[in-house]
Amino acid sequence: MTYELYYWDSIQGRGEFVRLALEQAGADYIDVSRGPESKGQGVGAMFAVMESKSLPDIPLAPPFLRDGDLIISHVANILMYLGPKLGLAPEDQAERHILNGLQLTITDLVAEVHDTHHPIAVSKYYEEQRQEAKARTAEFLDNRMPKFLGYFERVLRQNPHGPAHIFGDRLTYVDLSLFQIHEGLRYAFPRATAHLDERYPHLAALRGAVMTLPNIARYLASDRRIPFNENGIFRHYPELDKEMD
Ligand SMILES: N[C@@H](CCC(=O)N[C@@H](CS)C(=O)NCC(=O)O)C(=O)O
Repeated sequence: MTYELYYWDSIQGRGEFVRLALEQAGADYIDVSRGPESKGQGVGAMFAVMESKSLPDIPLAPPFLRDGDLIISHVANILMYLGPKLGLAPEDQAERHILNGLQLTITDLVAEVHDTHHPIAVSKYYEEQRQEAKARTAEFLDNRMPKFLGYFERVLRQNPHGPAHIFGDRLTYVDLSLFQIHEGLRYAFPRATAHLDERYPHLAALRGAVMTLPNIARYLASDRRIPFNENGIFRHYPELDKEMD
């Protein structure tokens, strides 16, 4: 069965965390919003699910995944569903919850990254909340980013199996998500992240390892990997970025 991933068609956004897992596993999937309307795809197909008056279990927002009749929403929930099927999660049920806890921490971080450019209202343009965005970003860069990255660095360091993976001794979907976090923060805040690799060496090593996985490397070089842009979660507004001590 082909997995159907539903997400906005022109950004990496939150959909990218799911996409990386599907790509690493070589899964059979389609990115529905990016497909042709002539085949019943496109952004309209995504809205048709969200605005359906008859389908059960409709999602409020993308990303969501369709696997046959099943509709699964929220990045962490989608990855918890897909992880075992794609060989990117542990066998043990309890351990899957530990992994989910790590992914939910990434969900929290992603929300805070989003709020750096939209601190007041999702429905308003960045340009309408620029002043607040500046204050919010300064707080994020000074306190929140180090707290989250320091946490993940410690989890890597304290992994009893060694720091190559965030959990256990095998690649999981959380490793892939941490790669994406690293890439996104470096894109959005090149000055503030200039010393990221020295400060968080295990995270940096993980990023390097993930980007050279053959399937990931092939994906990153493909046109399926949309470049970061100023409509996504990780946006580069030079006026928000700053040097860090
Ligand atoms: N908690 C959800 C967040 C979903 C979300 O905020 N999706 C965004 C795109 S990245 C959206 O389209 N939101 C529309 C809305 O909230 O009205 C997740 O982790 O997947």
